[in-house]
Amino acid sequence: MSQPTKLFEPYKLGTLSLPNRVVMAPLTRNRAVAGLVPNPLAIEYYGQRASAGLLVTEASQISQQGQGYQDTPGIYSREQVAGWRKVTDRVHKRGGRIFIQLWHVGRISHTSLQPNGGAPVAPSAIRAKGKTFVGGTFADVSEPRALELSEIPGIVESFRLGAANALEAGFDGVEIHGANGYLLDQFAKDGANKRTDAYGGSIENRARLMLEVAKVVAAEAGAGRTGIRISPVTPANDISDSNPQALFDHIVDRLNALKLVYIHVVEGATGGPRDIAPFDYASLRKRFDGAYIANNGYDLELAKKTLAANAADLIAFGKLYIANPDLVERLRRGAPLNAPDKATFYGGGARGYTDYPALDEARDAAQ
Ligand code: 8OZ
Repeated sequence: MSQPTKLFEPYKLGTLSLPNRVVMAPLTRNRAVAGLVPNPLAIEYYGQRASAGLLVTEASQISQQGQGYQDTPGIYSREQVAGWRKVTDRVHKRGGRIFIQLWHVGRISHTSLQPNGGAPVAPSAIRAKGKTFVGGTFADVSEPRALELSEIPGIVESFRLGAANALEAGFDGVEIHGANGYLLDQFAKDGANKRTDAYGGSIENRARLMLEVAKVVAAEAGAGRTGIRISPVTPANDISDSNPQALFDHIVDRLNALKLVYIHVVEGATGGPRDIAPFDYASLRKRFDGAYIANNGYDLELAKKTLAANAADLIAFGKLYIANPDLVERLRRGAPLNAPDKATFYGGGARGYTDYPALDEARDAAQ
């Protein structure tokens, strides 16, 4: 018998009762159909994973300007809302709970995806060293332009609309994408933000956009249904900051005042080493009264250890969830895990998406 662990104990997240502490991390899959509507296969994909304590969808752009890769779904048109409604209905029918991740990529985009083929927008006109996936291939991200001060309220408003649309689509809540070198992280970190107005310079100024977005989204969706993902030290998408501890201590203090329901923290380099840079995550946990979702490279052992040490309330699994629709049951039983197939992560159809077997299906197929 395995040791008892809090991983399979219930947790109260705002008004939601989660049956366990396992969260499906947001995972980009690039399978949206015409109009950037979620693929009809997404209904089954998320439905198969409904035993998670909480599902968080793939990052979903809140405007055309917010898109940075081909075939990522949106949450700004009527058709997209209708497509997502089918996903949330299926997840709820299977007894699950699901948040949508609200996304604006900022400078991590390509002119071919932008309104009228224009430049992607950023805090400052500094091109990231990095690639995006467009037209079926990897391409350098385009040179961005700095947002005018007068455009910033429009960005905040598009996040608010995304939240309103999410509720209309039947989501239980929303996760603001404040991580991984996308727009809100670009504003927060001084490697990408060289502005001299109220949104640049001091930590207070650089954090302003993320906090304004958090405030309006929480007002729209309810703070008890609003979480945020942050990644203090990730180098993802060429992002950097000279003092991430002070920056994120400040941000989390303010998120706490807004009474957000969770912070979802990518610890270390996204999808890479957890120890890439020193950072005191306990300092964030101490500052925040809501839930702390820990993410990045967790397996069963590290999840158990982290919960036992009370260093997190919930654990988000990414790659393991791609390949294991019944991850909760597999972890509970200590059963073997399916290996994810990298070739089918981004784009394509059912293969590597809805065809990973659950334990019982694997057993039935072997008979
Ligand atoms: C992988 C590929 C494209 C985008 C993130 C939304 O890192 C992403 C992403 C991941 O947050």
